[in-house]
Amino acid sequence: MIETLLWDGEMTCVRHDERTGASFVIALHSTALGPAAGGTRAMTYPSVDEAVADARRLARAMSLKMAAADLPMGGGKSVIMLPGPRAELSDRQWRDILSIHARNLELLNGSYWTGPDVGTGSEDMDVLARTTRFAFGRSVEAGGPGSSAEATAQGVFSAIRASVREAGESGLEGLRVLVQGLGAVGSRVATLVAEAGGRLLVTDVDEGRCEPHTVAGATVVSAEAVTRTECDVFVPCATGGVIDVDIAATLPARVVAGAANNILATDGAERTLHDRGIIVAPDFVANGGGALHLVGREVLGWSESDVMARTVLIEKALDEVFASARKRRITPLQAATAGAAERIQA
Ligand code: HCI
Repeated sequence: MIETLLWDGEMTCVRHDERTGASFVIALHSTALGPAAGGTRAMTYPSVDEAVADARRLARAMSLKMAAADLPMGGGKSVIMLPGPRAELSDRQWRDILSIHARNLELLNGSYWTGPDVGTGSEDMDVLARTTRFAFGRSVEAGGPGSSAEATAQGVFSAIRASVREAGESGLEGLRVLVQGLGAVGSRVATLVAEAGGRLLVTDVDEGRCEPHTVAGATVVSAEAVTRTECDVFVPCATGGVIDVDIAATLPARVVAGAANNILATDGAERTLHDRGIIVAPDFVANGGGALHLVGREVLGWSESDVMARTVLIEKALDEVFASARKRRITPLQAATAGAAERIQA
């Protein structure tokens, strides 16, 4: 079999545009529960193969996320492989790139709905929405539901609470919680953790973000030392793939629960963490708040308080995942994946 064809998803669309130098990938992993949905990631990649692989991995995670959250959507993802760093593109170039992406979405005619992801935000969804009906997450000013950061952060916090309990603690009081990435989600998670009495450690590749943030008493850790820093709870809220097998073998934490998609570089990493007795919250359950916000508000007609009421139930959903994993003597990731796959297949 040709390697490119080896994927368990439904379809991958790839397009290159000479003029802007951008390449576009849209991966539809599953439409079994509804139209495929997942954000648009815009960044540079070393090769198109890596952009395709990223879109496919992320699309698969979206299928699991939607099923785990009991939302009537499938999983998909788009990747825009930029010709250079986003910050170096002119407004004009970026607008041209978005307009091609919007036309791609129209071609798919609703089989796939997008939203914000790394490198895109509500304002970009506003631009897409001028050309396509298939963009979630427009700004409030443009009539959309706005950023999903609040809901995502609340869900991650609920996941942390469940995971800490699974590790034998009654609450966050006094625990060292290391938040990696102080963007819109990470900084909110940090605040919630501090309010709950956790001892905050923070890190960001952008050191400037660690300063104004200063949730009273937060200790700043260098980005490079993050996976060697002793803590009770490690909360990755930046990019994925932060824990490979080698890091899993030495990570000095008791719990891993964060907002990043695909936190583990491989399934083997989870096994290694599990064998060391480290509690890992499956990321596609922990970070489901964003999907609850976008799909809840835009498809299901939920209010903001409906979204929050559903998002805090992530804590209970994880309690069930952990209980099922214990009972079946499998890892929490295996238990959550099996549960979601069952819904997709049913
Ligand atoms: C995410 O959770 O990573 C993105 C959520 C989302 C949901 C539906 C469409 C686009 C993005």
